[in-house]
Amino acid sequence: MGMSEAVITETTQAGVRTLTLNRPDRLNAANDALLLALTDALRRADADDSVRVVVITGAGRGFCAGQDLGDVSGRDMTFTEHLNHTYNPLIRTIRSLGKPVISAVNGVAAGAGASLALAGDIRLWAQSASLIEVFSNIALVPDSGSTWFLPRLVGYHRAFELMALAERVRSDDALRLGLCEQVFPDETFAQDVQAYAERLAARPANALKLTKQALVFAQTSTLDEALEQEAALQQLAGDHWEHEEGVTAFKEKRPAQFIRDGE
Ligand code: LHQ
Repeated sequence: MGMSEAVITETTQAGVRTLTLNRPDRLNAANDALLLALTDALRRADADDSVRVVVITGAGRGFCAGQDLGDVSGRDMTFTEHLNHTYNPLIRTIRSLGKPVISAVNGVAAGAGASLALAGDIRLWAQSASLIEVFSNIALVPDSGSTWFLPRLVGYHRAFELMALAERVRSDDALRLGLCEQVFPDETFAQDVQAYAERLAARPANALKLTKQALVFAQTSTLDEALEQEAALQQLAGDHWEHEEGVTAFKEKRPAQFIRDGE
């Protein structure tokens, strides 16, 4: 791959920033450069007021085949250091990003790529996409958040089975198991993802940011803590112009306009 071909490409259309993993001949297997570039791109998207939704997808026929097993750049680090340097900051950045992140799974998602597919706030899959907790094939432990995300979706036992046998989950089963929200035809996948993302981009951005914050918090909190957190965040939502616009639009029997110039 030449210097001119970025490992992550970025486009922005109608408030939707699309970040494309771009190592298609390796099914977008991740090296350090790709992971650091993706994390950096996510942080810049978070800071950019013109971006309301972020999409992560893959170039070519794969989404992400996990760690590039041919790449040596991680080998001067221990496994622990490698994860703490690259994968873990990426997953934390997705989780704490103040905007919805869509994992647009266009093809196979394996290993840490499966974790990336699960980590998005919304998971949209192409019909031919699949997910494999492939780690045990190379006698490793699921990482990059898979041990946290998968059992919360499918339960401990199904998660253990998928991890121990490295079974491929296809899109119909993924939808049934709750690993994705929507499945779109391969032929129209990119357009369908963009249309979905634009629908999300028209929603009240501040309210969605706070909703994500509340849900992420509640994943590891007690009910009492969640109730307190809701009460605190509701104040921030209620004090925002979006709330006034929503209520006014309701009374005036017109659609709310949550996109304003300069916000
Ligand atoms: C690849 C890869 C790949 C390099 C396909 N690397 N080239 C974190 C931190 C530290 C250390 C280790 O791990 C981790 C986390 C992890 O992610 S561990 C898991 C690493 N990933 C894997 O073990 C997956 C390996 N790949 C596969 O099992 C298959 O390629 C899958 C099931 C993803 C896709 O199978 P196919 O659709 O049959 O495609 P393919 O195998 O023919 O792959 C196409 C090309 O991509 C091929 O190259 P070639 O030159 O023969 O066309 C593969 O070698 C290459 N490729 N994954 N991870």
